[in-house]
Amino acid sequence: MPYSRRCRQAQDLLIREEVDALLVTDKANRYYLSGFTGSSGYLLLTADRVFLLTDFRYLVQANQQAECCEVVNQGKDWYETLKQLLTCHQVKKLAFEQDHLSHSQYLKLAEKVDHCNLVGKQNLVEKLRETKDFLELGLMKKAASIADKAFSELLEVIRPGRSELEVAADLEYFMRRLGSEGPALDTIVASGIRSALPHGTAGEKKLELGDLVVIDFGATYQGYCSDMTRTVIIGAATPKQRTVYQLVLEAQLAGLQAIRAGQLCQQVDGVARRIIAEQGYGAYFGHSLGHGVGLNIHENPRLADGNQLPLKKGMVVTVEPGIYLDDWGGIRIEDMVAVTDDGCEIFTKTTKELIEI
Ligand SMILES: [Mn+2]
Repeated sequence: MPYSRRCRQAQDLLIREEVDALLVTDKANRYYLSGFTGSSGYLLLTADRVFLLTDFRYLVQANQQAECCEVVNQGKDWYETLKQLLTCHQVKKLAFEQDHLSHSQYLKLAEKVDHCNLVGKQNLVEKLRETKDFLELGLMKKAASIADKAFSELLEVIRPGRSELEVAADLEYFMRRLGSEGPALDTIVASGIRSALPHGTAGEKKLELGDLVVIDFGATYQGYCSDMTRTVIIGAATPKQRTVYQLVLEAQLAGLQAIRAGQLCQQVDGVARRIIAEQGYGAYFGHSLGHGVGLNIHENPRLADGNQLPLKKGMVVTVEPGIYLDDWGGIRIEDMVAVTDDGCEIFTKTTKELIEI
């Protein structure tokens, strides 16, 4: 199992960060380090021990899933249990995840463990999660293939007169039946002029002849997300729809071409953006080219202007340029890919040829 290796990597950070222990309150970080999927639980990592605090409902499950952890019943007041552990293991300086603790939780923690110096940290475990290991890549490939299959089933049932919500419901149902644990994001089905809303979640609008339909969705498999977008046309495409579609596709393919280990994130964004800008549509591609995916749908690294982070082998990112024209519609094409030494492996297999329904 990968969990003890991951915990050791996190424990190595304690020295660099000059703290005695780390409290993990984020659910995805907790799952990444322990394998525990329960809805409630906290990890405490000291230099040589890993404790999982959880409540009565999850004790059996936690012992089964989190083999690398010592499971502790958190009791009535987990702050009190935590305090005892900290005292017992001479923790004087405790790092906590400042992005994953509410203000009231922080106040309670500070009040309870007043013998400890609390140090807020960001992105410690998230940084480890940026590059995916072989096991994770397999799970993400599976999540992507569920989405691909569901989309091909969806193409059989999209037709004029059906509402965006009905189409989204079908898509989520197909993914579920194919093994998805739930949608990876609020499924976007945005049609007609609504497709110009980059994140237009499905509504009551019915699909009409001539509509562009942006469909952005993903499956989850053992906690890992997939993310893909296709834009289809109800009926035959107009010349302008065809032209803008080809431009977005050209930018998307160029973005994919630019990906390899060592390449800077901003360069990948720039390559795709330039193609759209050269045709005068630069102002209508207002978001970044892509983002990391993993246990969360949006993770680092961001493929964005100004991000000088070099890509690394094993990072999983999306490449999703779009052009959005008010009162006309929008087109986005998105694949999810894994970075390799000399390029990328595309997990999304659905065709990117223009689909006319
Ligand atoms: Mn995306």
